[in-house]
Amino acid sequence: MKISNLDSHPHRRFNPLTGDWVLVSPHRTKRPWQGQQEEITKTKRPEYDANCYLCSGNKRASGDINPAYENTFVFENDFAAVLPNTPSFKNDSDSLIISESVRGTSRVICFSPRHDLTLPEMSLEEIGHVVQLWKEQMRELSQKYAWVQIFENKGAVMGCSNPHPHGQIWASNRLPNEPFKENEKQLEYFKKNDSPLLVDYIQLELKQKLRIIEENENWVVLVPYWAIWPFETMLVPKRHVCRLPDLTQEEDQSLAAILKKFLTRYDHLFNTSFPYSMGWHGAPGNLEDSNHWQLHAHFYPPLLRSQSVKKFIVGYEMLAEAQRDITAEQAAQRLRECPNV
Ligand code: H2U
Ligand code: ZN
Repeated sequence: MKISNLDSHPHRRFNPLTGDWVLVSPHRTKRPWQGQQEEITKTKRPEYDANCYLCSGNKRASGDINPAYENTFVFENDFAAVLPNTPSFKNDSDSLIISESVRGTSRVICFSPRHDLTLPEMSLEEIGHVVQLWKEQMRELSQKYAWVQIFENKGAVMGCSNPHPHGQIWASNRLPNEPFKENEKQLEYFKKNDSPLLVDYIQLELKQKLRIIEENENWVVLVPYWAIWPFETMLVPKRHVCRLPDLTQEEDQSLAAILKKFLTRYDHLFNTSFPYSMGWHGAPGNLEDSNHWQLHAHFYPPLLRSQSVKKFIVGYEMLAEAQRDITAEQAAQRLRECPNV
């Protein structure tokens, strides 16, 4: 079947990274919407907010006082989801009722002392500090933990509790579901093809040029063929890189540059500070051989057709499989049409 038919006919697409399928219904994009609209908050924020627990010099829930930090700042989450000293156990005497202990740590990472900025609004130098922070944290924590999840929840619709630019890190001694699937699938592909799955995939994408949004010397941003969220993207280095700390200085700089550009496109798309959950996936620290892994970041934005209409993962998606209307190619086209400055 020709690619062009995928613009009008319902079909399923395969995600080789997880083994999941997604249902695509492109004929449905003209559906009217009379459902929930998200509230838009557009108040201009101050550079410093005395009530913000992330601004420098302020007191947190724990009673600790943030230092007068100049670039970035990391602290242990006062309400950590995982703890470093949990005793080790596994309950599997009954094959249907199984549990195991988890040890780990949770941190909050402030991207800037400025309360009013977001990543794309920061300078290249300031974004560079965030890149260095990501690398340092990954280097440190992956020596101790099997999985280090660096992520950012941006925007109230993503459940972010504070607009101050920040992300989080949850590290644990267990490999969580998503990286577990990605590890299996990348290993399977590597054994068969002797080449990393995502390195091969971006070569295909760079040739087809249908789903690429932004590209520079070292990086590419695209809407994956199998994307679920309407404007989901993946950021991948062009070279084979297993982990964040393996990036060269030049790749750090061009990472800051591509982040600024493509996140600016996101903000232009619905003329709003674009909400999303993003996070880094790279080879787990404890692997003996990690050549099947390719570093990448996922961006999952919830918005569908305007700054106030979000996509819901409900109904068929909860009970059967994920579904989207607008195709990955159409989404990429829309994002390419948005300015990156
Ligand atoms: P979100 O905005 O993505 O919810 O992240 C904020 C995190 O900050 C959240 O995990 C932590 C919350 O537990 N936090 C502190 O560690 N100390 C505080 O004083 C308030 C919030
Ligand atoms: Zn603040």
